[in-house]
Amino acid sequence: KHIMLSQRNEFVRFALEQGVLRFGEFKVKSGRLSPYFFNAGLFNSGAAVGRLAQFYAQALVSSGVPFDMLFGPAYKGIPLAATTAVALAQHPDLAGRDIPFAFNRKEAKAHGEGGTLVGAPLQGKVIIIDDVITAGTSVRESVDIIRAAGAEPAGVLIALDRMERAGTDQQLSSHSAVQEVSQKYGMPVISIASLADIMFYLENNSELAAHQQSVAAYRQKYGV
Ligand code: OMP
Repeated sequence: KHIMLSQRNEFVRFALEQGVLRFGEFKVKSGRLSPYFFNAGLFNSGAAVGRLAQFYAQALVSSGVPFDMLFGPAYKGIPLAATTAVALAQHPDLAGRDIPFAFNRKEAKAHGEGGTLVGAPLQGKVIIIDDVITAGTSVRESVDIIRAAGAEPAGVLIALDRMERAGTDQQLSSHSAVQEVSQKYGMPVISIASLADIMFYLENNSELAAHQQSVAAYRQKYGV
């Protein structure tokens, strides 16, 4: 429990250091004005993605969710799957298990090896790895690809759970997009950290106190 808490806290610190997590005013995909934004594309150096992959690997191992391989949906999931597979291969709890990974192309190739899948054949329990779930559209596509190959979507592994209610301001859902994904497909969504962890970090770091109110207000309005 303590290890998990410190891992979550460490990840928030790391995302802030890398400029991936920022406070301010951001219009997000849903149209909401968010007091924070998480831009995973800014984990853009070898050291940064290496560390990020260790966080993903640890979150997956700590979750206890059984898995056989990783699937990274194009484009953002591709480096995530590759680097997290490296981190898993080095994870002490996996005792040298070598975890296969695969990803898709956005456009099918008509020549060469053909097809839209690259990497290890999709089989067994497959973990979908992504950065943030907002609407859950990319999860649906991944689930379809995995099932079409005769494999089993076994969970989604994301960096940040924004813990936000799905739907529009006029018709807010009582569930978050993450909860809806997990209910709809009957599989767990594992996150390295969540909005609750960001709040906890803000409450314990006085230099960021200015952002506490706006994040709390946003959570009050849209949070689950
Ligand atoms: P999906 O639509 O579920 O694939 O969500 C991914 C999108 O969420 C990305 O394209 C971003 O534009 C967006 N996003 C973030 O990456 N970080 C955030 O903190 C918030 C959003 C968002 O727009 O909700």
